[in-house]
This record gives sequence, structure tokens and C-alpha cells, in this order.
Amino acid sequence: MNETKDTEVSLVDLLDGLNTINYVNNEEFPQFKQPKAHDYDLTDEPLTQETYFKMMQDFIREEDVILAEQGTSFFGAYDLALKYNNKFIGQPLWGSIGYTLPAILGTQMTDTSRRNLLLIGDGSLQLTVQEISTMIREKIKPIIFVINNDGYTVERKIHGENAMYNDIKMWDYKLLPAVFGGKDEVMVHDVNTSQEFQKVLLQIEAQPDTMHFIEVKMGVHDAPHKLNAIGQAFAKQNG
Ligand SMILES: Cc1ncc(C[n+]2csc(CCOP(=O)(O)OP(=O)(O)O)c2C)c(N)n1
Ligand SMILES: [Mg+2]
Repeated sequence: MNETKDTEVSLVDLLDGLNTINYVNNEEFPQFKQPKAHDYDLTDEPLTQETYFKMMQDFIREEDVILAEQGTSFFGAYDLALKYNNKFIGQPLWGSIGYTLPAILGTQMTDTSRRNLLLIGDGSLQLTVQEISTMIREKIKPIIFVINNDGYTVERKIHGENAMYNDIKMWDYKLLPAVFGGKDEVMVHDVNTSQEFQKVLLQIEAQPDTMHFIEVKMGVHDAPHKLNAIGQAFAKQNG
């Protein structure tokens, strides 16, 4: 048993053979459950990653195109429960940060009738930020959520929690749309708490014909649950 090797079996014969085996898989698989709506309290405390993604879950609509950048944004968005017509774009294997900002320029230009949401971190944004200017020139209306957590939080979870190579220069993010020529075209928002985030999400709903740029401040070491778990495993491996 388990030591027979035969390299001369055709796929058809293999499948026929498998069909003759009386095999039943009795494993139990977890059932998918839609998350409960409004499963959070609105407070004036600093917004946490956990609440951010729960509120994002309530905000997304069935036709949205969602792009999530490598970083805490991807690890949180990965657990969003999507509907059949949603589209989700990420690149966890290649993982080249800065990809999603120009990517949403493409997806939004391809179909201007669909709402496109970008979830991105401050570090990734800094790599390809100038494409916001092209978005303004093309008069497209994506919604850009920038997590400002003062550096490379995802990397801190893997190696060098407080190392200087995970720090970046703090920018005045809310000035960027004006710098890129969109002072009057882009609605800029500032979020520090869940109460503020709720207000901003309602404003976005109320103004669908405008590009929105939202700076969301969150803790340097705050991360979605999934990233904390993966980070611990990587950190162990790195020694
Ligand atoms: C081009 C490139 N440079 C560097 C990296 C390594 N890297 C992966 S994630 C990341 C930091 C992302 O930080 P940020 O966008 O601020 O996300 P956060 O985790 O802080 O939310 C870096 C530097 C990479 N994947 N690709
Ligand atoms: Mg960051």
C-alpha cells in the first residue's frame, strides 16, 4: 500500500478507476454565514481595524468593484462577504505594493457606471499616488479609502515591529487631491472614530457623482485578526 508507482496510467483510466472505489467523505465543512449587519458600536474612541471592516461590510453594495491593496487593507477585505455581482481585485501572491491605485484607474474607466472602491494603506499609496491626477483629468469617480497608520503595519507584523525600515514620512494626505488638480472635484474626508466614519459613509452615499478621498487614521500596531495570525506564523519562521 502507498508504495506502488505507475507512470503509465491515462487520466481516463484513473478517473474510471476512482469511480469504482466506494469512498465517502464524512468531513464536516464550515457553513458560510452572512455577517450580521451593524455588529458594532459607534463611539468617539479611535477607530479599530475590526470596526472599520465591519462598517465596510455594511457599506458595500452588490454591484461594487472592490480593490484591496497588499497590507492591512487586503487582509481585512479578504474576509468581506461578497455578493454574486461584486468584483474583488487583489494580488496577494505577487504582492507588489502600489498596484491597486493605478488598477482602479483602469477598472473605473472601463465601466464608469459601477461604483469602484479602493482600500489602500499609506505606504502603498505613496508609490503610485500621482495616478490620482489622471483620475481627476479623466473625471472618473472612484472612492479611495486610505488607511493612515504611520507606516508599513503589515511588515511590522512579520519582521521589525518597531524597526525604522517600516517607518515612512508622514504626509498631509488630505491635501493630495488639491495638489493633483482636484480641489473642486474631489470630496475629501477625515476619519478618526467610528462615529466619524459612519457620517462619512452616509455623505458618500448621498454624493455618488463625486470622487471621494478618505483618510482613515488607525493605530500603528492595529491589524485585522487574520493578519495577526499569519504574522505570528511568519515571525516564528523568521526567528
Ligand atoms: C514594490 C514593493 N515594495 C515593497 C514591498 C514589501 N511590502 C509589502 S506590504 C508593505 C507595506 C504596506 O504598507 P501600507 O500600504 O501602509 O499598508 P498597512 O499594512 O500599513 O495598512 C511593504 C513595504 C512590496 N510588497 N512591494
Ligand atoms: Mg500603513
